[in-house]
Amino acid sequence: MNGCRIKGRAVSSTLIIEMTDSAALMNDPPALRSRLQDDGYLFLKGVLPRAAVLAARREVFERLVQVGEVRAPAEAGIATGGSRRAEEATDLGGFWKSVSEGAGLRALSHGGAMTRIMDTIFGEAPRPQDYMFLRAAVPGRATGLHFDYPFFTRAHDRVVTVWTPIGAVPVSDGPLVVVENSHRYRDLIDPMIGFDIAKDSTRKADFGSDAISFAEQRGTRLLTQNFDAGDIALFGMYTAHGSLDNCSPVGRVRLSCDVRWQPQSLPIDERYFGDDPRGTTGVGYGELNGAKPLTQEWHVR
Ligand SMILES: O=C(O)CCC(=O)C(=O)O
Repeated sequence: MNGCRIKGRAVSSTLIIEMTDSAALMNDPPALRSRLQDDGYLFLKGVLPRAAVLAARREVFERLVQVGEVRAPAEAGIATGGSRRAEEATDLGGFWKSVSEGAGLRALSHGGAMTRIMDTIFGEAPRPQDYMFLRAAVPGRATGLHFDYPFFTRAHDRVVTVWTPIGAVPVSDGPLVVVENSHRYRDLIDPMIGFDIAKDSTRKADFGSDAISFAEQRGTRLLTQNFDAGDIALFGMYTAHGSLDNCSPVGRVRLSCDVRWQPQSLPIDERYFGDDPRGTTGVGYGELNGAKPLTQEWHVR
């Protein structure tokens, strides 16, 4: 896997490998579930309709063209380097909510194809959170290593994160990266039990160390993919993950969304459901990195 960078450093080819494609197991649900349990993640190639992915991509990027952040044609997703978002959308949270709730995007993230996949994963009727983490990462942006546990396990831990590239995301553009076997790191998982990011301001979910140093110290590898439109990756609350740096040589914005799913039969964490979900800290869509103009740095939680 050439061309992978984290915090400005090239990732050596011995440290990073491709995620295993488990799409062939979609016809064998018990085997699919065992794979998720064994590996801590699933990469499912080509399981979403490509046309729906491209329609969602166009819809989101057209909104960013309107605020001067992306050049036309929208679907190419090339950043202008500027932004008029703060001037044109006085309520940045409201702007991002309306982008995140676009009909084309929701047809992809919450539609029939995704629902069938998650039904297969849980073996029972699934329910997605209404709140969505939509991410438009310009070159230079990345997400640090963390577990999702501190954000989404207030009600229970049978929660699965689905990461969906909205268009092709090759390794140069900073896709998701998962730490191989991290779901077995009891020394990190045990002290995290009970940690609620919204209630404990003394701790961060972010590991602080960069993924290269972390993987070297643990003697493990990083897993990623040259993601294509139609692919998804998913993982549970105890799998460490982050992203590669976006170092697109053409200035392309990495567009993806992550949505949490759970069995419908289980209680919900009200923060992430409903018409006006308040999100992790209670600020609604305004608390997300996505709500910032593309010219602004991302915060770390
Ligand atoms: O897309 C990213 O940058 C990170 C995704 C992530 O942290 C997640 O899906 O939980």
